[in-house]
Amino acid sequence: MEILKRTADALQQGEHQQVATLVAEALGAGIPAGDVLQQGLLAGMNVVGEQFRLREIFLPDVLMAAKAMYAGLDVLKPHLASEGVPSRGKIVIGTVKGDLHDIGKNLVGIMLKGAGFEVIDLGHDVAPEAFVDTAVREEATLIGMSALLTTTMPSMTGTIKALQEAGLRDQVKVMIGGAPVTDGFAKQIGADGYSPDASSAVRLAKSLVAA
Ligand code: B12
Repeated sequence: MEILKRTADALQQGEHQQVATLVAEALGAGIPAGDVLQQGLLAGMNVVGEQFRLREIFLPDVLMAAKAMYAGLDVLKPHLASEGVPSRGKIVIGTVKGDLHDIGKNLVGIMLKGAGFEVIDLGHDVAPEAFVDTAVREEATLIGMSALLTTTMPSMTGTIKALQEAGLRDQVKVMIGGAPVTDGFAKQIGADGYSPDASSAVRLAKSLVAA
């Protein structure tokens, strides 16, 4: 759809106001929020990621694109999260220590809220102890960790160890995600589940609280 392509292009250019306007227009035209997210915002961010990898663009460009992504998400958020769903349980989420990437984690949080989870978002650069302490204090049954850097993935292992040391490993389920994370890595570190995107993260969270 033309307007979604324009949204993706505007995001790549870091035109945050333009992105917000186009997202509002697309929603006004009756395009489902999920399509605006996938074919507009995420499609644009995928191109940005690829261009950054190939060194065709640089960090300031990625920051501008991230700002545009957030401008779009702000408009989209109320349409992704449905209100008044009964609580399915509490989840503590965050991006692991040393890692500042929070767009994917925030998307997962929005979708979980929409599905009726109470989400306690610790933000980014979250130490293992902070995940565990918050889970204890809030009596959460799930922890969700995000990592976008191969160098920060080991911090996920740290959280699982800290849970074990606190004697809580049986009471709190752990799910992980982020671009470099795989199912194999999740199994290797003893997490309860991995999922590659925000909608499957919701299915995973539901299955973990039901188990
Ligand atoms: C935007 C971005 C940035 C922005 C982040 C802004 C922000 N507020 O988040 C900025 C400019 C700050 C940045 C900085 C850096 N970045 Co950067 N960045 C990206 C980029 C282009 C996009 C990431 C993104 O937002 N994607 C969109 C979201 C929606 O996708 P996602 O995060 O994968 O999340 C989805 C799934 O993974 C999953 N998911 C995510 N979290 C969770 C959690 C759970 C529990 C579950 C179940 C699922 C799940 O669901 C999400 C939604 O569908 C990626 C490229 C890429 N291919 O990922 C590089 C990338 C991640 N960055 C990279 C690098 C190297 C850096 C820097 C080190 C660069 C530098 N030289 O300084 C710094 C590191 C800063 C730090 N300490 O964290 C590399 C990492 C390489 C590696 N393998 O380690 C990448 C892969 C780029 C590349 N190809 O080289 N970056």
